[in-house]
Order: sequence, then structure tokens, then C-alpha cells
Amino acid sequence: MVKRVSAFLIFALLGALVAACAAPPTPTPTVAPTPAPATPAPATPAATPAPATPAATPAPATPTGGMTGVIKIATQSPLSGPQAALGVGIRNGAELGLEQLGKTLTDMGFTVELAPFDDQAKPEVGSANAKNIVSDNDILCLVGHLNSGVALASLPDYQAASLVMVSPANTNPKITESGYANAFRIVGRDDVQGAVGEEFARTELKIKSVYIIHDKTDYGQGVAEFFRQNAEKNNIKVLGFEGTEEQSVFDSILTPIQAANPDLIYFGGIYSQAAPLFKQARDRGIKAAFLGPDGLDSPELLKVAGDAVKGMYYTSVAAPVSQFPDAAKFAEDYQAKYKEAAPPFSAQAYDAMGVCIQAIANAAKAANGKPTRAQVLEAMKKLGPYKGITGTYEFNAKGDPVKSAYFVLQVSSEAGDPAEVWNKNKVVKRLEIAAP
Ligand code: ABU
Repeated sequence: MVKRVSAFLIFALLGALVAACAAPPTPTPTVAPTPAPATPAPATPAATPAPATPAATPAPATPTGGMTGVIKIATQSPLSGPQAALGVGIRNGAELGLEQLGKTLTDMGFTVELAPFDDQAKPEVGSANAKNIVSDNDILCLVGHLNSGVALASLPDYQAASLVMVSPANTNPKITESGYANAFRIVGRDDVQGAVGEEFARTELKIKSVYIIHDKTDYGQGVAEFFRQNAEKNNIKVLGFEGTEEQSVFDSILTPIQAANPDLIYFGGIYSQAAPLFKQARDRGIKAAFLGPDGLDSPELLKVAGDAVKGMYYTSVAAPVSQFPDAAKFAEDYQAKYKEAAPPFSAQAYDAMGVCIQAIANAAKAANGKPTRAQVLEAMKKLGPYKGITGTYEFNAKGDPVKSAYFVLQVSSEAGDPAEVWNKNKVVKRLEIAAP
């Protein structure tokens, strides 16, 4: 691993040069918007059902393709609970993608529908939903999840049914390193993200000591461990490494941190837990810098933590939508439809939906009719470069994009700013790094 991460950092330096000289992004695919009548979301077992969502996109009055049948594309992400700000963005981005790009399928004669599921950021709920999803034979592809641990709990069912999963957000390496032939993602990985964060902390922030906290999930603990491995290798003193599921009162975590007096607190996890942790740290007078990965990338972090996170750095695989010139129309359309700024990962969900649609269309052409899931999976493996609004995606044999963007960002928005200001957070560094 140490050798692999060293290689990433060499790639990172090269990547920075490549990014600086990068060609302008490819144009946004243009299709006519299609109206969508309301259809209730599928029932979610084991608690909260997904809210009713406008879901169905009718076939055009005179389809020219001669193919018939209903094709559904599912989403799974947290639509309720403390991580819903990002999860709803994923559902909405995918919905907008189906409305704007689904014409590829409706022109062939199919009726297309979105099937949104609420996984509540809980592995057991995602897994229960997965069983319902695969029992609906019209569902031919899935956009999801937000949480790597929830995706890992659901993937055995998707795999058994040959259902393609395209994740707009999951960064844990196990997603594509566990042998699931049906698992794809359009974002980078935490073995790289952890190394990028550590290098930034060491070389730019001049950090000499760190106390690492994580949320005990596959994602949070995973990225924290990658940060620790790199820190230890590069002689940053790791004063503590601890997992917690506490969500609101962090005294027992912060007391030893205060005594250890680290230069940096690295938090591996999601904004909903990081915000009260960081706020309470500052309230106690802890002066350490804060750093964390893409799970912190939400205006909700600032809303709860306020000035405690002013000027804070974080890494991301998604970046603000403003970083992608081809996503400008998406940002406008999202604001107009959902009355809020497009959150992190929503534009990636739009692209994940576009990938699903393209794979299904290719499979339908090859089958000369509605394809099976196995045929969609075969088409996905042969997809070739897909031009989306956040980049051009080409997948390697594991299901990772052959190269991914990694960002270091700084919170430049202020407590009390409207949520859309978060999308203008300062991009300190942008790297293009090949998949490990
Ligand atoms: N990568 C951000 C979302 C969290 C996860 O991958 O579990």
C-alpha cells in the first residue's frame, strides 16, 4: 500500500500539471426535457418510505424505435435522516438526468420511470431495499449509493440479479475491489483521497501531529486509515486514532484530544457528525486545524458548525458544480426545479443516470428489444468513453473510472450565507489521478 500511495502522489504531481493544461470539457448532451407525471415511490421496507416523487416519463406520442415496454432505473440514497441533504441531491440529480437524457430510450419506444428508494444511510435498510429492487424485473440499472457501507451491504443482491450499480459518490476501495462485476462508480477512491489529504496537511499546512477520529463506517474508518498510513509513513505523529458513533455530545472524545494538543484533527466521516464535533472542539478552546474528506462537503456543515469551520480545508472527489463548465445548465435547471442549489454529488448522479441510460440503450439495440439485466451488464462493460456534464468517464475492468479528479477545498463561505454560497468554496488544488 505504501508503495502504491507513493505512486499516487507521483501521479498527483503529474496530474496537477495535466490538469493545468487540460483541454476544455466536452459539451453537455442536449435533449428535450420530458414532462413527468407524479408516481408514488416504491415502498421502502423497515421504516420510512421514500417520499412521493414525480417519476414516470411517458413515451413520446409517436415513438419511432418500434420497441415497447417499461424500463425503470432505481436510485438508492438517504432521503430521510441526517444525511438526507446529500441523498436527496443524488435522487434529484438522477431524476433530472432521466427527464433530460431519457429521450434516448423513449425515442426507441420504451416508457421510462424513476424508482427512488430511501436507504436512510443504513446498511440494513439498503440491503432490504435491494431485495425489493431486484424483485422488480423492470428495474434495469441503479444509481447509488451515497454511503459505501450501504452499497457494500446491497451489492450481493444486485450481483445475484446481474443489476448494474453506478455510484455517483462511493469512494471506499472495496466497492470495486471485492470482485463485483456489476459495480461501477464515477468518482475516485479513498486510498487516493486519504493520500491527497495527508500530503496537503504535511506540505501546505505544515502539520507535525494529528489526532484522527472516524465514524466506524466502511467509508469513514477506511479513509481515516488511509490518512493514518500516509501520515505514519511521512513522520507525522499520530497522537490518537478512534472511532465513534456519537452524534451530538463529544466530551469523551474531545477531552483526550485537548490533552494531546495536536496540530490537526482529521475526521473520517460525514458532515452531520463532523459539524457538532468541530463546533464543540472550538467551544472548548481547541486550536487544532480541522481536515476531512468528501463526506464533509455539504453546506449543512457550516449551518451547524458556524465559524468553527471558517477557513477549514477538506478534500473531495466531487467538487462544487461551479467547477464544471458543462454543468452550468444542470445547476440552473436544478435550482429551478428543486428551489435549492445543486448539492455535491447531484451532478455526478445526473452523469451516473446518463451512464445507465446509455448502457441500456446499447443493450436494447443489440437485443433488438427490451434488454435483460445481464445484457445491460454486458453493454456496460463495453460502454467506452461517456461524455457527461462533470467529465468524460471510461471504466477499467474493476469498474473504476480510469482517471478521477481530486480536489482540496477551503470553506470560504461564512456562517449565515445561503446554501448556494457553499458551491463557491475556494478550490485550492485540483488533481487528475489514474485509478490504482
Ligand atoms: N464518498 C462520500 C460519501 C461517503 C461514502 O463513500 O461512503
